[in-house]
Amino acid sequence: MKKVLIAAVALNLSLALAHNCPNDMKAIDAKMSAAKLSDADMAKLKSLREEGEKFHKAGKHDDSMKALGEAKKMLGI
Ligand SMILES: [Cu+2]
Repeated sequence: MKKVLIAAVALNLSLALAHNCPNDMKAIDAKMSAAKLSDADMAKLKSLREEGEKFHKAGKHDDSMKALGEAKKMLGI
C-alpha cells in the first residue's frame, strides 16, 4: 500500500512540474505577429496570452495552461 501511495505522490509531483506555460507563451509570441486574425480575435488572443502569464506568475499553472491552450488553438498550434 505504501508503495502505491508513494507512486501516486510522485505522479502528482511530476504532473505539477510538467506544466509548460513558459514554452507555450514563447510559442504563442513567435506565432502571434504572423497570425492573420481579425482585430477582435487578436484582442482576445492577447488577453488570453496575458491571462496565461498572470496565472503562471500566481502559481496557477492549470489555469494558465488552459488560457494558453485556448490561445494556441486560435493560432492553430
Ligand atoms: Cu506555469
